[in-house]
Amino acid sequence: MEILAAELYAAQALRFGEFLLKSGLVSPVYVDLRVIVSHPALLNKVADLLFQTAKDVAIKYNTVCGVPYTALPLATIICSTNKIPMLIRRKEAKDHGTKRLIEGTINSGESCLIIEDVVTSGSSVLETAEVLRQEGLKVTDAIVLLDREQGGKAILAKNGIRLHSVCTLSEILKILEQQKKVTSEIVTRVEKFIQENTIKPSEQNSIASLKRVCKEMSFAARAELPGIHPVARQLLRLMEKKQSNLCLSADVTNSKELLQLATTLGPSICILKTHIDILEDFTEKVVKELRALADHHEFLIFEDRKFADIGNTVKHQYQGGVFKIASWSDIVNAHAVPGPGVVKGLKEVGSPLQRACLLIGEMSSEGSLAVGDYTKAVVKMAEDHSDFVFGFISSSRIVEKPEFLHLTPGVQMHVGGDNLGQKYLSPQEVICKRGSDIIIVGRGILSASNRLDEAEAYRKLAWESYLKRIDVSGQN
Ligand code: 5BU
Repeated sequence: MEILAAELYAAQALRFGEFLLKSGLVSPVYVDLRVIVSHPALLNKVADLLFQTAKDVAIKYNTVCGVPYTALPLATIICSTNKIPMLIRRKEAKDHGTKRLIEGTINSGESCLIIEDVVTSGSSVLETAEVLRQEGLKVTDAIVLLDREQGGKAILAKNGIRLHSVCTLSEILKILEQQKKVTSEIVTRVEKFIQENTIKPSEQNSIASLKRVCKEMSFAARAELPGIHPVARQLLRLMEKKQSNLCLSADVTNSKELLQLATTLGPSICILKTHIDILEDFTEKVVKELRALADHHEFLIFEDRKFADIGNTVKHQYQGGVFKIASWSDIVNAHAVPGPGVVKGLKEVGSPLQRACLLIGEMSSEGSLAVGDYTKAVVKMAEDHSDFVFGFISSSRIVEKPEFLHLTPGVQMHVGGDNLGQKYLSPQEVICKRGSDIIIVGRGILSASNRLDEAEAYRKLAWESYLKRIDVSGQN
């Protein structure tokens, strides 16, 4: 074990210092076992240790499957050396409906041993186990090189999987301390971090929530991130102040009703979303009054215009025409379909007015084409234009960057849909499990007999879900 620890350290599979995690947290340790593929002797040794561990605990299995990607070469070495049939799990198949999820010969009823390099919450092992189980295979055991001891073992046990580890992070730490490679101060810091970021098994643990094993940043903390877009900062601050992550989709066709909604529901919401072109009696006075109400009740206005043309055209659509959207709406949104020109065009008009934009990463409607690689390309476009784009419309969190906000439409307390393709998820599902920040609710509130009471019910549900989410380690 001493030699293994020293070799992992020398290969930089374990590093100590300050590492910014995707969640925005700073971790004192970074484990990256991918690097061992560049050290063939170490790679062989790790594969052998994994195999021996399975032998020591006398597991009976017919096939071996490595969790993609790091454990794939390890599983390959184990299977090739010991003449065991292997299975490969595909990671990308979900986006291309017809592809198989598992490659190799599947004999239903046989048992498959899972191999993994490092386990934190157990979410990756669980994902692979679920796919194997769907194919009729038995999955009862998993072997891991390094257990970070952040709750993965208990969560896997709850899901019928025994986790056997070659070593744990605390064992490795002790050895490295003895070898004088790390100081006792670092050891204490890592132990504290692990303690504070351990996830406990609970009925509600979804794979998505398990993936976010570290405590997340609060809206208040995100508002203060250096370099965050000023509109995102303003929004996050007012959300925290009003304890609201509710956006009202004010889809009414009469301006009196629109202003009435803004007056009554203003204190409960963080954003009022409009479709200004559905108003039958639009005048410039209406948006002026709406603007005054927004400033008074401290909510932002979001014109859901979904721009989707070449840069030069959207510039005119945003600035001029009948609606002069840029003059009164804090936020607009755009489809990424035309390419980055759409964002550039909008930015020319919006940036000088301190406006900001959301990109549509996913849609709530049945059969939407905004999925998979398209969604990934939207994220890239947002990252390239983060001086104007501050987040996404999406059904779940599509990027782990706390400076981006996620807003989700298609929300109602009663899940289901309408007869024109809209699909509804609950506020708890959207905020807690899918990791979005703001719920967008239209008919869920508009069709209630008391709209204020209903809006308050949605606000409370969404806010409580957010509080629960940021206290992940308290999920018990
Ligand atoms: P509903 O009444 O809560 O279903 O209204 C949802 C609103 O959100 C409505 O204004 C839509 O135009 C808008 N929306 C959506 O439902 N789904 C999407 O993917 C996008 C916008 Br983008």
